[in-house]
Amino acid sequence: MPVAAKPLDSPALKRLARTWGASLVGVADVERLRGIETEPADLLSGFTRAVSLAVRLSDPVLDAIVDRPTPLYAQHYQKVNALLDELALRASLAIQAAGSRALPLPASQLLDAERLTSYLSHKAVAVAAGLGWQGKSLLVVTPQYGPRVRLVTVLTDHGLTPDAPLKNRCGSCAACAEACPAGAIRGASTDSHYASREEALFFERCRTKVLDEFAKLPHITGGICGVCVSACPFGKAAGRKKKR
Ligand code: B12
Ligand code: SF4
Ligand code: SF4
Repeated sequence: MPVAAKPLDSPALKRLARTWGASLVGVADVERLRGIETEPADLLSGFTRAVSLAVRLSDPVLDAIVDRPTPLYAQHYQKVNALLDELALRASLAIQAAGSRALPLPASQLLDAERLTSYLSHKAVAVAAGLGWQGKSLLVVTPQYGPRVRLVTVLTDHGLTPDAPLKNRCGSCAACAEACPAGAIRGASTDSHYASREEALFFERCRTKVLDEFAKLPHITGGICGVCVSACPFGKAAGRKKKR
């Protein structure tokens, strides 16, 4: 007798994504993203869930970043983006095979070079999907790996069970603000998410440092910095053991 295929529920999709190389997977109810800026404006229309997938970065690569990006980080960044795009594609194919719609979004494609925006904020989706909280650095900080993760999103109408958001655990920490070579992190806290980038950052200082200064360093491509990623105690191996 033929064995019936198992339904693709949230645990099954998460298990599959982990076997493909995802470090963390969460599901957001799209209702939690209402009001968010997207390109095009109706990007979320017809979708009920957003799957957030994270790939953990290499600790030795991040530990070597002190006040500027390194050539190794530039290479690592490209490879992790490629894995994220593959994960989003595989998850979409699995969801489509289960009979639902799935839209994989690119890990890191800039659409508006003036405003520095993409299709939607992967960070907003990751926060809504319970992967982490939005830290003072404006980055998503996960309990397991701190901000040492990169993110990607798949939009779907598949009936996946959504996850609950996490509480912000930055507390009185200011390690990212102290480390930032541009003095760009204001140190403001948020319970859920910042209403604007300016609320968390002196955004122009960060933009200038990353895109005008670091982008000219030898072997540095892709608009990277990594200092606020490296400095967070939730991401450092020693701090991770204590804080989990
Ligand atoms: C353009 C871009 C940049 C630009 C602009 C950065 C910025 N802060 O917007 C530059 C080149 C400066 C940059 C720098 C960096 N980036 Co960048 N960047 C992107 C990219 C491609 C698009 C971001 C975008 O569209 N921003 C638009 C703004 C408006 O969105 P937002 O700040 O995320 O969220 C806003 C709103 O959505 C709203 N919001 C948030 N949540 C919610 C929820 C609701 C309900 C509502 C209504 C609103 C709301 O509030 C926010 C402020 O307006 C994303 C990938 C992606 N598609 O998400 C990566 C991304 C954000 N970058 C990332 C990283 C790691 C970096 C750097 C550390 C560089 C590096 N790789 O070393 C720095 C960090 C700078 C910083 N402290 O924020 C990661 C973050 C991973 C993480 N753990 O959080 C991302 C997600 C890439 C990825 N695929 O993982 N980046
Ligand atoms: S990416 Fe670099 S310049 Fe921008 S906030 Fe982080 S540490 Fe500062
Ligand atoms: S370094 Fe500290 S303040 Fe900054 S994001 Fe990490 S925990 Fe939050």
